[in-house]
Amino acid sequence: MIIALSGGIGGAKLARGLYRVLPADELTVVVNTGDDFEHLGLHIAPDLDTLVYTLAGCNNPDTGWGRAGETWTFMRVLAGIGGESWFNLGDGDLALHVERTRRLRAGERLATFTEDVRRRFGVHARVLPMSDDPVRTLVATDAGVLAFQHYFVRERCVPRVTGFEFAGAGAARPCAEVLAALRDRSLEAVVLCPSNPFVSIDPILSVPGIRAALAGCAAPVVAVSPIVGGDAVKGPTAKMMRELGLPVRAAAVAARYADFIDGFVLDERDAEEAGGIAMPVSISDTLMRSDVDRERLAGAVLGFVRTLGATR
Ligand code: FO1
Repeated sequence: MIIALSGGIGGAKLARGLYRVLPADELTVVVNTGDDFEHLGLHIAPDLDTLVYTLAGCNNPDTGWGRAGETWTFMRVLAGIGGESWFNLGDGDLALHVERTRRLRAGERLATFTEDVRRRFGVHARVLPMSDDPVRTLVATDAGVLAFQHYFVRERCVPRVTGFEFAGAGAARPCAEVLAALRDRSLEAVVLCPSNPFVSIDPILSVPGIRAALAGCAAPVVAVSPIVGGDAVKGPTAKMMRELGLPVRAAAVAARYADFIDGFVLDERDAEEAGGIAMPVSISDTLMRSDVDRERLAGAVLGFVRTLGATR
């Protein structure tokens, strides 16, 4: 069994590569839910949905989020009657939010609902939220403290970032299946996908018990760099690093995880950084434009993990 930790679009690409090269039922993806929010009365879980759509092969290939071939009648009508229209919910996607909201209100766990949905989408990897409890990423900026989707979508990541908070993390319990998977004797490795360290991986690590479980798990833990050629492939990672006064370098990301990872996958464009990373490093082409690229990187990551030894 391989466990992948992932945020949305970038992480889902490597999760899909792992999904395609591993035997059925050998992958568990632990997903950030710090991006979740209540919008138009609905529980939206962007990263969970991105993972399910991407593994099922029905994600929108242009945006990375939402569904392929989506229609937008709901948004058009909503905008026409003066409703809140900055966050785009496609007609098919909307059905998932409506059903999730109904079932969570009826008392179902987010994990149980997500497992049911991924099975109905024909996905044979487990997709687990980091927690069933609400943890909400807040972005401290020069325009004030913003809820994550307000910063990311409504303000297009323009405000200057000064820090992050994960509201609710102190009281949140890790999803029981996540802790069980990290303790399972069949666990071969944990892979941190090339997701944003601040708003995708850190929220997962903020859930009490998860970081310690990663540090204490018997299998090797490796991270794949979200920095390629001294920049982020997509999204605000590099902008955030600059605004926080960090060098936009893969080595700075490796250092953030140094207390619990055993190896780091560096992009070939940043090969000269290897000497500055105090752990085993593997160098690969980490850009994933196609399924062939995703499978190639997944294969390289699994090969690297095997060189680190079966147990720590
Ligand atoms: N991202 C956008 O940039 N604009 C949107 O309107 C938008 C809508 C949306 C709807 C459903 C969903 O699951 C994701 C959506 N996203 C949108 C992506 C999402 O905001 C971010 O990619 C993640 O939260 C970051 O991982």
